[in-house]
Amino acid sequence: MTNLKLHLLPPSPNNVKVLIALAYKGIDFDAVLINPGDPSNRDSIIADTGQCLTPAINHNGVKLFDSSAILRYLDCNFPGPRLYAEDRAAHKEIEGWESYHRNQLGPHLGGAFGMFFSGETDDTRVAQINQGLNDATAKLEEALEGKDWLVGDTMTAADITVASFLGYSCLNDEEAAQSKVWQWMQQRFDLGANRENCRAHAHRVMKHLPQFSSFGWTF
Ligand SMILES: N[C@@H](CCC(=O)N[C@@H](CS)C(=O)NCC(=O)O)C(=O)O
Repeated sequence: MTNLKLHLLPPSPNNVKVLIALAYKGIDFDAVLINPGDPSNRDSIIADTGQCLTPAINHNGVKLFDSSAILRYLDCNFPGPRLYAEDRAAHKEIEGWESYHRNQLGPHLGGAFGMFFSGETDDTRVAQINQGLNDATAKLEEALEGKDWLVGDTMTAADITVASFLGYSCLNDEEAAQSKVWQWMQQRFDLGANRENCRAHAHRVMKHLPQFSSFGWTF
């Protein structure tokens, strides 16, 4: 039993961000899984955080939801490698990549997950999403030229947020094996031509992701 409880829906990109950040900073937690067999039952997360979306935490009675807020909370309150930066320019650069992940990558991710939950594949829409991803990642491909990380010499929240939102479109077999949703994504979505820096970056970040089965997720 730790003093940090994490309400979790593991394959979701916003949850992946927090799982990677926790592993990177070496923070132990107790996972409380949303039951995929009974997804409408949110009693536990609502009791802990007053809302129903994951990820959400309860740390010694401090209740918090939203992945971006949680990354900030972990960075402010726990030791370990930094997710943000003391330096003003570096910090603003990290926040710039957070905006990019939300505004430039987010709509394509939303389209892909929307299709998954609809239960039907629309090939035209798949092609549009893949083209949109290729267009949106030109800037990222250039920024990663000759570099492992987006800001400075270590992984930060910039890398974690961007890779968590792009990961579903460049999953390798080992990553996809973590979840049925990801296997479905792997068969449809791809970043397209000339995105090797983006793919390598996503795999570099995803290496920090724990096995979902380690906290009982087998779906
Ligand atoms: N802005 C929020 C988004 C939270 C969110 O939409 N969570 C999704 C998973 S990515 C969720 O819990 N979905 C379950 C549902 O809609 O019932 C964050 O970054 O944490």
